Amino acid sequence: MYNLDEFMAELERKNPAQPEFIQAAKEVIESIIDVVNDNPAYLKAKILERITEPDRVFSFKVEWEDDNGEVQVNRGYRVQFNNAIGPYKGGLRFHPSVTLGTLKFLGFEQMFKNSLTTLPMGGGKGGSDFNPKGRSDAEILRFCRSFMTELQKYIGPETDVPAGDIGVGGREIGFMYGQYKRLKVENTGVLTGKGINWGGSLVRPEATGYGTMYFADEMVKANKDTMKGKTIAVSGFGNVAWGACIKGTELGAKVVAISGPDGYVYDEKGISTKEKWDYMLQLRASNKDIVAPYAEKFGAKFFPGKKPWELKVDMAFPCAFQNELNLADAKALIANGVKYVVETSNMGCTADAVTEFINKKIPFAPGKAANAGGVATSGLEMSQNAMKYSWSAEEVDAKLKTIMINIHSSCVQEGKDSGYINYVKGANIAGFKKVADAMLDLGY
Ligand code: 2IT
Repeated sequence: MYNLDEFMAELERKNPAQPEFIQAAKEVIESIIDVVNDNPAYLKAKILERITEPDRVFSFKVEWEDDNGEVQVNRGYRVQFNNAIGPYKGGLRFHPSVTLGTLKFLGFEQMFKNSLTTLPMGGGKGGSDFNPKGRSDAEILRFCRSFMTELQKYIGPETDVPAGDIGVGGREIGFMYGQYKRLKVENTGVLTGKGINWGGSLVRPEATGYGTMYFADEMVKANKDTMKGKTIAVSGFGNVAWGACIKGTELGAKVVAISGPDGYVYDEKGISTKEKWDYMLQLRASNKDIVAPYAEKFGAKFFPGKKPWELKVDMAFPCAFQNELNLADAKALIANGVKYVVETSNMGCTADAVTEFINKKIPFAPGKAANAGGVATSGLEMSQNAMKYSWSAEEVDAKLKTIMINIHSSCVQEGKDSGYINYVKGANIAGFKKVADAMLDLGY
Protein backbone atom coordinates (compact mmCIF):
# COMPACT_ATOMS: atom_id res chain seq x y z
CA MET A 1 0.00 0.00 0.00
CA TYR A 2 1.23 3.47 -0.83
CA ASN A 3 1.20 6.31 1.66
CA LEU A 4 1.10 9.74 -0.03
CA ASP A 5 3.45 11.55 2.36
CA GLU A 6 6.00 8.75 2.38
CA PHE A 7 5.94 8.40 -1.38
CA MET A 8 6.31 12.15 -1.92
CA ALA A 9 9.17 12.40 0.59
CA GLU A 10 11.07 9.72 -1.33
CA LEU A 11 10.29 11.37 -4.69
CA GLU A 12 11.61 14.69 -3.37
CA ARG A 13 14.74 13.01 -2.09
CA LYS A 14 15.36 11.50 -5.53
CA ASN A 15 14.58 14.74 -7.40
CA PRO A 16 16.07 17.59 -5.36
CA ALA A 17 15.51 21.18 -6.49
CA GLN A 18 12.74 20.27 -8.96
CA PRO A 19 9.74 21.93 -7.27
CA GLU A 20 7.58 22.07 -10.41
CA PHE A 21 8.02 18.35 -11.06
CA ILE A 22 7.17 17.59 -7.44
CA GLN A 23 4.08 19.83 -7.63
CA ALA A 24 2.83 18.14 -10.81
CA ALA A 25 3.53 14.66 -9.44
CA LYS A 26 1.81 15.37 -6.13
CA GLU A 27 -1.36 16.59 -7.83
CA VAL A 28 -1.60 13.42 -9.90
CA ILE A 29 -0.65 11.00 -7.11
CA GLU A 30 -3.16 12.56 -4.71
CA SER A 31 -5.88 11.88 -7.27
CA ILE A 32 -4.91 8.32 -8.13
CA ILE A 33 -3.56 6.88 -4.88
CA ASP A 34 -6.84 5.19 -3.90
CA VAL A 35 -7.21 3.67 -7.37
CA VAL A 36 -3.66 2.30 -7.09
CA ASN A 37 -4.06 1.02 -3.52
CA ASP A 38 -7.27 -0.80 -4.54
CA ASN A 39 -5.56 -2.60 -7.43
CA PRO A 40 -3.16 -5.44 -6.47
CA ALA A 41 -1.72 -5.54 -10.02
CA TYR A 42 -0.71 -1.85 -9.82
CA LEU A 43 0.82 -2.41 -6.39
CA LYS A 44 2.77 -5.48 -7.46
CA ALA A 45 4.05 -3.64 -10.54
CA LYS A 46 5.38 -0.71 -8.42
CA ILE A 47 3.43 1.48 -10.78
CA LEU A 48 3.98 4.79 -8.95
CA GLU A 49 7.75 4.41 -8.82
CA ARG A 50 7.80 3.48 -12.51
CA ILE A 51 5.46 6.21 -13.73
CA THR A 52 7.36 9.01 -11.95
CA GLU A 53 10.75 8.08 -13.46
CA PRO A 54 11.37 9.30 -17.04
CA ASP A 55 12.48 6.60 -19.49
CA ARG A 56 15.48 8.76 -20.40
CA VAL A 57 16.72 12.35 -20.37
CA PHE A 58 19.05 14.02 -22.86
CA SER A 59 20.91 17.23 -22.11
CA PHE A 60 23.12 18.88 -24.72
CA LYS A 61 25.12 22.02 -25.47
CA VAL A 62 23.75 24.49 -28.02
CA GLU A 63 26.38 26.86 -29.42
CA TRP A 64 25.50 29.66 -31.83
CA GLU A 65 26.64 33.11 -32.87
CA ASP A 66 24.57 36.25 -32.27
CA ASP A 67 24.27 39.22 -34.66
CA ASN A 68 27.29 40.92 -33.02
CA GLY A 69 29.50 37.94 -33.78
CA GLU A 70 29.52 36.92 -30.12
CA VAL A 71 29.41 33.21 -29.27
CA GLN A 72 26.41 32.14 -27.18
CA VAL A 73 25.97 28.91 -25.24
CA ASN A 74 22.62 27.51 -24.18
CA ARG A 75 21.50 24.17 -22.80
CA GLY A 76 19.07 21.96 -24.72
CA TYR A 77 17.06 19.03 -23.37
CA ARG A 78 14.71 16.26 -24.36
CA VAL A 79 12.90 14.33 -21.67
CA GLN A 80 11.43 11.05 -22.98
CA PHE A 81 9.05 10.36 -20.15
CA ASN A 82 6.96 7.36 -21.10
CA ASN A 83 6.21 5.56 -24.39
CA ALA A 84 3.87 2.83 -23.19
CA ILE A 85 1.02 3.91 -25.48
CA GLY A 86 2.90 5.41 -28.43
CA PRO A 87 5.97 7.37 -29.53
CA TYR A 88 7.09 10.13 -27.17
CA LYS A 89 5.15 13.28 -28.05
CA GLY A 90 5.27 16.77 -26.64
CA GLY A 91 6.45 20.28 -27.28
CA LEU A 92 9.70 22.19 -27.09
CA ARG A 93 9.86 25.26 -24.87
CA PHE A 94 12.38 28.07 -25.42
CA HIS A 95 12.33 30.29 -22.35
CA PRO A 96 15.03 31.51 -19.94
CA SER A 97 13.25 29.80 -17.02
CA VAL A 98 13.61 26.33 -18.55
CA THR A 99 15.44 23.80 -16.38
CA LEU A 100 15.44 20.02 -16.32
CA GLY A 101 12.85 20.16 -13.53
CA THR A 102 10.52 22.31 -15.68
CA LEU A 103 10.71 19.83 -18.55
CA LYS A 104 10.19 16.86 -16.23
CA PHE A 105 6.98 18.48 -14.93
CA LEU A 106 5.82 19.14 -18.49
CA GLY A 107 6.77 15.66 -19.74
CA PHE A 108 4.99 14.05 -16.79
CA GLU A 109 1.81 16.06 -17.45
CA GLN A 110 2.08 15.34 -21.16
CA MET A 111 1.97 11.58 -20.56
CA PHE A 112 -1.51 11.77 -18.97
CA LYS A 113 -2.77 14.46 -21.35
CA ASN A 114 -1.78 12.44 -24.41
CA SER A 115 -3.47 9.40 -22.91
CA LEU A 116 -6.70 11.41 -22.51
CA THR A 117 -6.74 12.33 -26.22
CA THR A 118 -7.36 8.62 -27.03
CA LEU A 119 -4.59 8.81 -29.68
CA PRO A 120 -1.50 6.55 -29.48
CA MET A 121 1.04 9.04 -28.13
CA GLY A 122 3.46 8.71 -25.22
CA GLY A 123 4.72 11.66 -23.18
CA GLY A 124 7.82 13.78 -23.73
CA LYS A 125 8.99 17.37 -23.55
CA GLY A 126 12.07 19.35 -24.42
CA GLY A 127 13.45 22.79 -24.93
CA SER A 128 16.14 25.20 -23.91
CA ASP A 129 16.91 28.13 -21.64
CA PHE A 130 17.35 30.21 -24.84
CA ASN A 131 15.52 33.55 -24.55
CA PRO A 132 13.94 34.58 -27.88
CA LYS A 133 13.08 38.05 -26.49
CA GLY A 134 14.71 40.75 -28.59
CA ARG A 135 16.36 38.25 -30.96
CA SER A 136 16.39 38.81 -34.72
CA ASP A 137 15.02 36.23 -37.17
CA ALA A 138 18.61 35.45 -38.19
CA GLU A 139 19.58 34.74 -34.57
CA ILE A 140 16.55 32.53 -34.07
CA LEU A 141 17.46 30.65 -37.26
CA ARG A 142 21.02 30.07 -36.07
CA PHE A 143 19.87 28.92 -32.65
CA CYS A 144 17.24 26.53 -34.09
CA ARG A 145 19.76 25.02 -36.50
CA SER A 146 22.27 24.36 -33.75
CA PHE A 147 19.57 23.00 -31.41
CA MET A 148 18.28 20.56 -34.06
CA THR A 149 21.77 19.43 -35.01
CA GLU A 150 21.90 17.83 -31.55
CA LEU A 151 18.22 16.95 -31.06
CA GLN A 152 17.95 14.97 -34.32
CA LYS A 153 20.05 12.19 -32.77
CA TYR A 154 17.25 11.33 -30.35
CA ILE A 155 14.01 11.81 -32.28
CA GLY A 156 12.21 10.27 -35.25
CA PRO A 157 8.68 9.92 -36.63
CA GLU A 158 8.19 6.53 -34.89
CA THR A 159 10.34 7.37 -31.85
CA ASP A 160 9.76 10.86 -30.53
CA VAL A 161 7.85 13.68 -32.21
CA PRO A 162 8.42 17.19 -30.79
CA ALA A 163 6.24 20.24 -31.49
CA GLY A 164 5.97 23.82 -30.26
CA ASP A 165 5.33 25.25 -26.79
CA ILE A 166 6.14 28.66 -25.28
CA GLY A 167 8.69 30.43 -27.51
CA VAL A 168 8.35 27.85 -30.30
CA GLY A 169 5.80 28.56 -33.03
CA GLY A 170 5.56 28.05 -36.78
CA ARG A 171 8.72 30.01 -37.52
CA GLU A 172 10.88 28.00 -35.11
CA ILE A 173 9.35 24.66 -36.18
CA GLY A 174 10.18 25.65 -39.79
CA PHE A 175 13.80 26.43 -39.01
CA MET A 176 14.19 23.18 -37.04
CA TYR A 177 12.42 21.04 -39.64
CA GLY A 178 14.62 22.56 -42.35
CA GLN A 179 17.73 21.50 -40.46
CA TYR A 180 16.35 18.03 -39.71
CA LYS A 181 15.60 17.52 -43.41
CA ARG A 182 19.07 18.74 -44.39
CA LEU A 183 20.71 16.26 -42.04
CA LYS A 184 18.46 13.22 -42.57
CA VAL A 185 17.28 13.75 -46.16
CA GLU A 186 13.73 12.73 -45.34
CA ASN A 187 10.31 14.32 -45.27
CA THR A 188 8.50 12.71 -42.36
CA GLY A 189 6.24 13.66 -39.52
CA VAL A 190 9.15 14.09 -37.10
CA LEU A 191 7.81 17.44 -35.87
CA THR A 192 4.25 18.71 -35.68
CA GLY A 193 3.04 22.26 -35.98
CA LYS A 194 4.57 22.34 -39.44
CA GLY A 195 3.51 24.90 -42.05
CA ILE A 196 0.62 24.00 -44.28
CA ASN A 197 2.83 23.98 -47.41
CA TRP A 198 5.29 21.45 -45.98
CA GLY A 199 3.31 18.76 -44.20
CA GLY A 200 1.41 20.64 -41.51
CA SER A 201 -2.22 20.21 -40.57
CA LEU A 202 -4.96 22.76 -40.98
CA VAL A 203 -6.30 23.97 -37.61
CA ARG A 204 -3.10 23.00 -35.69
CA PRO A 205 -2.26 26.68 -34.94
CA GLU A 206 -5.77 27.27 -33.59
CA ALA A 207 -6.18 23.87 -31.94
CA THR A 208 -5.19 24.54 -28.30
CA GLY A 209 -7.35 27.65 -28.08
CA TYR A 210 -10.26 26.08 -29.94
CA GLY A 211 -9.97 22.91 -27.87
CA THR A 212 -10.11 24.71 -24.53
CA MET A 213 -13.26 26.52 -25.65
CA TYR A 214 -14.87 23.25 -26.82
CA PHE A 215 -14.04 21.80 -23.42
CA ALA A 216 -15.43 24.89 -21.66
CA ASP A 217 -18.60 24.63 -23.72
CA GLU A 218 -19.07 21.07 -22.40
CA MET A 219 -18.46 22.20 -18.80
CA VAL A 220 -21.01 24.95 -19.17
CA LYS A 221 -23.55 22.54 -20.71
CA ALA A 222 -22.96 20.09 -17.83
CA ASN A 223 -24.23 22.93 -15.61
CA LYS A 224 -27.24 23.54 -17.90
CA ASP A 225 -25.67 26.87 -18.79
CA THR A 226 -24.49 28.53 -22.02
CA MET A 227 -21.36 30.29 -23.28
CA LYS A 228 -23.55 32.99 -24.82
CA GLY A 229 -23.00 36.36 -23.18
CA LYS A 230 -20.29 35.11 -20.79
CA THR A 231 -17.44 37.54 -20.11
CA ILE A 232 -14.00 35.96 -20.23
CA ALA A 233 -10.54 36.94 -19.01
CA VAL A 234 -7.69 35.23 -20.83
CA SER A 235 -4.05 35.57 -19.85
CA GLY A 236 -1.24 35.50 -22.39
CA PHE A 237 -1.32 36.84 -25.92
CA GLY A 238 0.39 34.03 -27.85
CA ASN A 239 -0.91 31.27 -30.00
CA VAL A 240 -3.13 29.70 -27.31
CA ALA A 241 -4.75 32.98 -26.21
CA TRP A 242 -5.28 33.86 -29.89
CA GLY A 243 -7.22 30.65 -30.65
CA ALA A 244 -9.20 31.06 -27.42
CA CYS A 245 -10.24 34.62 -28.38
CA ILE A 246 -11.45 33.43 -31.80
CA LYS A 247 -13.42 30.38 -30.64
CA GLY A 248 -14.73 32.11 -27.49
CA THR A 249 -16.16 34.85 -29.72
CA GLU A 250 -17.64 32.27 -32.13
CA LEU A 251 -19.39 30.54 -29.22
CA GLY A 252 -21.04 33.83 -28.26
CA ALA A 253 -18.86 34.82 -25.31
CA LYS A 254 -16.95 38.10 -24.94
CA VAL A 255 -13.22 37.94 -24.22
CA VAL A 256 -12.34 41.21 -22.48
CA ALA A 257 -8.74 40.67 -21.40
CA ILE A 258 -5.39 39.34 -22.58
CA SER A 259 -2.04 39.80 -20.85
CA GLY A 260 1.72 39.72 -21.17
CA PRO A 261 4.71 39.87 -18.84
CA ASP A 262 4.22 43.66 -18.87
CA GLY A 263 0.60 43.71 -17.59
CA TYR A 264 -2.91 43.15 -18.91
CA VAL A 265 -5.19 44.80 -21.44
CA TYR A 266 -8.89 45.31 -20.72
CA ASP A 267 -10.90 45.72 -23.91
CA GLU A 268 -14.52 46.21 -22.94
CA LYS A 269 -15.66 46.00 -26.57
CA GLY A 270 -14.29 42.47 -26.73
CA ILE A 271 -11.27 40.96 -28.46
CA SER A 272 -13.68 39.94 -31.15
CA THR A 273 -12.56 41.04 -34.62
CA LYS A 274 -10.17 39.57 -37.16
CA GLU A 275 -8.11 42.76 -37.03
CA LYS A 276 -7.56 42.32 -33.29
CA TRP A 277 -6.74 38.61 -33.61
CA ASP A 278 -4.28 39.30 -36.44
CA TYR A 279 -2.64 41.98 -34.32
CA MET A 280 -2.05 39.43 -31.53
CA LEU A 281 -0.06 37.35 -34.02
CA GLN A 282 1.99 40.40 -34.99
CA LEU A 283 2.77 41.09 -31.31
CA ARG A 284 4.04 37.52 -30.88
CA ALA A 285 6.14 37.67 -34.05
CA SER A 286 7.82 40.90 -32.92
CA ASN A 287 9.72 38.99 -30.15
CA LYS A 288 9.21 41.94 -27.78
CA ASP A 289 7.11 39.97 -25.27
CA ILE A 290 4.80 42.90 -24.49
CA VAL A 291 1.04 43.31 -24.86
CA ALA A 292 0.73 47.05 -24.10
CA PRO A 293 0.75 48.15 -27.78
CA TYR A 294 -2.63 46.41 -28.22
CA ALA A 295 -4.23 48.89 -25.80
CA GLU A 296 -2.79 51.84 -27.68
CA LYS A 297 -3.86 50.53 -31.08
CA PHE A 298 -7.44 49.63 -30.17
CA GLY A 299 -8.24 52.22 -27.50
CA ALA A 300 -8.35 49.67 -24.68
CA LYS A 301 -7.09 50.08 -21.09
CA PHE A 302 -3.67 48.82 -20.04
CA PHE A 303 -2.88 47.85 -16.46
CA PRO A 304 0.91 47.67 -16.11
CA GLY A 305 2.34 44.92 -13.90
CA LYS A 306 -1.12 43.49 -13.11
CA LYS A 307 -2.79 40.17 -13.82
CA PRO A 308 -6.31 39.98 -15.28
CA TRP A 309 -7.61 37.92 -12.31
CA GLU A 310 -8.65 41.14 -10.55
CA LEU A 311 -11.43 41.60 -13.13
CA LYS A 312 -15.09 40.76 -12.61
CA VAL A 313 -15.67 38.06 -15.23
CA ASP A 314 -17.78 34.92 -15.62
CA MET A 315 -14.93 32.74 -16.83
CA ALA A 316 -11.15 32.78 -16.36
CA PHE A 317 -8.73 31.08 -18.78
CA PRO A 318 -5.09 31.14 -17.67
CA CYS A 319 -3.31 30.61 -21.02
CA ALA A 320 0.23 31.81 -20.31
CA PHE A 321 2.55 30.09 -17.84
CA GLN A 322 2.79 27.64 -14.94
CA ASN A 323 1.66 28.94 -11.54
CA GLU A 324 0.40 32.19 -13.06
CA LEU A 325 -2.77 32.12 -10.93
CA ASN A 326 -2.18 31.88 -7.16
CA LEU A 327 -4.39 31.60 -4.07
CA ALA A 328 -4.91 35.38 -3.79
CA ASP A 329 -5.95 35.49 -7.47
CA ALA A 330 -8.34 32.57 -6.94
CA LYS A 331 -9.93 34.36 -3.97
CA ALA A 332 -10.26 37.59 -5.98
CA LEU A 333 -11.94 35.77 -8.87
CA ILE A 334 -14.32 33.95 -6.52
CA ALA A 335 -15.16 37.20 -4.67
CA ASN A 336 -16.01 38.71 -8.05
CA GLY A 337 -18.37 35.85 -8.87
CA VAL A 338 -16.35 33.79 -11.35
CA LYS A 339 -18.44 30.82 -12.54
CA TYR A 340 -15.88 28.64 -14.34
CA VAL A 341 -12.09 28.42 -14.39
CA VAL A 342 -10.51 26.68 -17.35
CA GLU A 343 -6.78 26.21 -16.84
CA THR A 344 -5.28 26.21 -20.31
CA SER A 345 -1.60 26.75 -19.54
CA ASN A 346 0.18 23.65 -18.22
CA MET A 347 -0.20 23.75 -14.38
CA GLY A 348 -1.34 27.37 -14.71
CA CYS A 349 -2.67 27.46 -11.14
CA THR A 350 -0.79 26.92 -7.89
CA ALA A 351 -1.84 23.88 -5.86
CA ASP A 352 -3.56 26.02 -3.19
CA ALA A 353 -5.48 27.95 -5.89
CA VAL A 354 -6.78 24.67 -7.34
CA THR A 355 -7.82 23.49 -3.86
CA GLU A 356 -9.64 26.80 -3.29
CA PHE A 357 -11.67 26.46 -6.51
CA ILE A 358 -12.56 22.85 -5.71
CA ASN A 359 -13.48 23.60 -2.07
CA LYS A 360 -15.73 26.44 -3.24
CA LYS A 361 -17.30 24.09 -5.85
CA ILE A 362 -16.28 26.28 -8.78
CA PRO A 363 -16.11 24.05 -11.88
CA PHE A 364 -12.36 23.91 -12.55
CA ALA A 365 -10.75 22.22 -15.56
CA PRO A 366 -7.07 21.25 -15.25
CA GLY A 367 -4.70 22.07 -18.11
CA LYS A 368 -4.02 18.46 -19.01
CA ALA A 369 -7.68 18.09 -20.01
CA ALA A 370 -8.57 21.55 -21.29
CA ASN A 371 -5.42 22.16 -23.35
CA ALA A 372 -5.21 18.67 -24.85
CA GLY A 373 -6.64 19.89 -28.17
CA GLY A 374 -3.20 21.12 -29.21
CA VAL A 375 -1.43 17.80 -28.90
CA ALA A 376 -4.53 15.96 -30.14
CA THR A 377 -4.33 17.92 -33.37
CA SER A 378 -0.60 17.19 -33.48
CA GLY A 379 -1.67 13.53 -33.36
CA LEU A 380 -3.97 14.21 -36.30
CA GLU A 381 -1.04 15.84 -38.11
CA MET A 382 0.99 12.64 -37.53
CA SER A 383 -1.88 10.56 -38.94
CA GLN A 384 -2.04 12.73 -42.07
CA ASN A 385 1.75 12.58 -42.50
CA ALA A 386 1.71 8.78 -42.17
CA MET A 387 -1.02 8.56 -44.80
CA LYS A 388 0.66 11.17 -47.07
CA TYR A 389 -2.67 12.91 -47.14
CA SER A 390 -4.31 16.03 -45.78
CA TRP A 391 -7.74 16.56 -44.35
CA SER A 392 -9.82 19.71 -44.83
CA ALA A 393 -10.10 22.25 -42.01
CA GLU A 394 -13.67 21.05 -41.41
CA GLU A 395 -12.52 17.44 -41.03
CA VAL A 396 -9.73 18.30 -38.60
CA ASP A 397 -11.93 20.65 -36.59
CA ALA A 398 -14.71 18.05 -36.32
CA LYS A 399 -12.22 15.43 -35.05
CA LEU A 400 -10.76 17.96 -32.57
CA LYS A 401 -14.22 18.79 -31.26
CA THR A 402 -15.14 15.11 -30.84
CA ILE A 403 -11.89 14.47 -28.97
CA MET A 404 -12.54 17.37 -26.57
CA ILE A 405 -16.12 16.18 -25.94
CA ASN A 406 -14.77 12.69 -25.20
CA ILE A 407 -12.11 14.04 -22.82
CA HIS A 408 -14.86 15.89 -20.99
CA SER A 409 -16.90 12.69 -20.71
CA SER A 410 -13.88 10.78 -19.35
CA CYS A 411 -13.36 13.47 -16.71
CA VAL A 412 -17.02 13.31 -15.72
CA GLN A 413 -16.96 9.53 -15.53
CA GLU A 414 -13.96 9.40 -13.19
CA GLY A 415 -14.48 12.70 -11.38
CA LYS A 416 -18.17 12.83 -10.42
CA ASP A 417 -18.33 13.59 -6.74
CA SER A 418 -21.94 13.88 -5.43
CA GLY A 419 -23.18 16.47 -7.92
CA TYR A 420 -19.89 18.36 -8.31
CA ILE A 421 -17.53 17.27 -11.08
CA ASN A 422 -13.96 17.16 -9.84
CA TYR A 423 -12.23 17.52 -13.21
CA VAL A 424 -8.76 17.33 -11.66
CA LYS A 425 -9.44 13.91 -10.19
CA GLY A 426 -11.32 12.81 -13.30
CA ALA A 427 -8.55 13.78 -15.72
CA ASN A 428 -5.80 12.28 -13.56
CA ILE A 429 -7.55 8.94 -13.04
CA ALA A 430 -8.67 8.58 -16.66
CA GLY A 431 -5.27 9.58 -18.04
CA PHE A 432 -3.39 7.35 -15.57
CA LYS A 433 -5.38 4.14 -16.04
CA LYS A 434 -4.64 3.80 -19.74
CA VAL A 435 -0.89 4.37 -19.32
CA ALA A 436 -0.68 2.09 -16.27
CA ASP A 437 -2.63 -0.72 -17.95
CA ALA A 438 -0.41 -0.47 -21.04
CA MET A 439 2.67 -0.66 -18.80
CA LEU A 440 1.33 -3.82 -17.15
CA ASP A 441 0.63 -5.40 -20.55
CA LEU A 442 4.14 -4.61 -21.76
CA GLY A 443 6.02 -5.95 -18.75
CA TYR A 444 9.33 -4.47 -17.63
O1 2IT B 1 1.70 21.34 -23.91
C1 2IT B 1 1.37 20.84 -25.00
O2 2IT B 1 0.51 19.96 -25.07
C2 2IT B 1 2.04 21.33 -26.20
N1 2IT B 1 2.87 22.22 -26.10
C3 2IT B 1 1.73 20.72 -27.54
C4 2IT B 1 2.50 19.47 -27.73
C5 2IT B 1 2.37 18.84 -29.10
O3 2IT B 1 3.08 17.85 -29.29
O4 2IT B 1 1.61 19.30 -29.94
